[in-house]
Amino acid sequence: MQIGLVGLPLTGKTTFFNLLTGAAEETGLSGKREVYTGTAAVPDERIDFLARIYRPKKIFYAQIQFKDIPGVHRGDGAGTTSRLLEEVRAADALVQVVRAFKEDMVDTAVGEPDPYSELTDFGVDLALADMVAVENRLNRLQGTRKPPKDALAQASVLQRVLNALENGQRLKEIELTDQERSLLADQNFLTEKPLIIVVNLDEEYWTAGDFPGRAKILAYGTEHQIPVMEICARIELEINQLPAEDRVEFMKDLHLNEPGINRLARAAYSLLGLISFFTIGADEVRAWTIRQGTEARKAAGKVHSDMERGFIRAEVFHWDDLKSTGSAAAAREKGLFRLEGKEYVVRDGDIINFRFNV
Ligand SMILES: Nc1nc2c(ncn2[C@@H]2O[C@H](COP(=O)(O)OP(=O)(O)OP(=O)(O)O)[C@@H](O)[C@H]2O)c(=O)[nH]1
Ligand SMILES: [Mg+2]
Repeated sequence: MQIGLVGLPLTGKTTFFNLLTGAAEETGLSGKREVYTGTAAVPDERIDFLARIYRPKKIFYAQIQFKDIPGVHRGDGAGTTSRLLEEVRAADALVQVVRAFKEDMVDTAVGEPDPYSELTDFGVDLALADMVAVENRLNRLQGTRKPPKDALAQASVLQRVLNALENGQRLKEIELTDQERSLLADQNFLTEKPLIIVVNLDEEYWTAGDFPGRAKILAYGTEHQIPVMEICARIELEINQLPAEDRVEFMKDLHLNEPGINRLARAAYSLLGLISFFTIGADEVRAWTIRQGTEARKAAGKVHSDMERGFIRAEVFHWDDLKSTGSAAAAREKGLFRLEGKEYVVRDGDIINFRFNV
């Protein structure tokens, strides 16, 4: 599963990509405008807490994959444009970076920042790509000599989707029955992908808690149910360069509890519908990634295929209970341990010991 960093050129995508993944790709006008992929740890205070209690030899955070997709420049040819669009299409979720910072070099290259227009223009670009895909399918349906049995039903749902897209709805927002959805088939629509908007703010705007177009952007987010995050890449870079012991003080001055990049990694993780369960021990404390709704036996398979094959029971207690009681022993005494069967739906924050036999 991959999260695409997308948006117009020079908004700070590669800057965020570097911060998230520890890469050092070139940014700005000398950026190579290639697609980069990388892995980011998902910072998790629950893992930190478990590590303090169990003092394991190793700790493992959950991880996610990011893909940095350069923006389409005005002078780009059709080939580049469609190649970049295919990269966006291949992502499972999108983080759109919007520019709300002023920088002479960037202003000269692409104009003054206008975050709201940027946000909506990009939305229109995605919608247009979906409209083209729908129209192509409609044309194919009408042009074929041997139409499928459900051709009429397909055409009717495609037409509805087309109208809705033309009216500014995202595919995600169109109400469709399961049957209608299956008629749409596996189109991989761009406006159906889970999306987060990241506004990349100037330091002054950050300090002021405001930027031009903020109210409109927040309203847009509410209307379309898209989370909006405000992050200042400049500040994030500074935090990143500070020695660990100076970071807390620096962030406190800026009223930050933690780096914005950490919040972004977590938001992207849940955007993909992913949750973590934990295993603990003297050797390692580790977060394991599953999709929401995964059953215990399947989750066991993440740890080891033998555990799935020979699954007997999952011994489960929740991180919240560990936090409130202070130790596993205390949680056990309070009866907060449970033995769950293979169909138990694992919750985010479950601490699990799998019993198995092979
Ligand atoms: N002042 C200021 N400059 C920033 C900020 N974030 C990024 N920049 C600068 O803006 C320029 C563009 O950043 P990139 O990360 O390369 O932008 P991009 O979105 O990857 O650009 P493309 O790959 O061309 O689409 C770089 O020179 C950055 O240093 C910020 O928060 N404040
Ligand atoms: Mg870039």
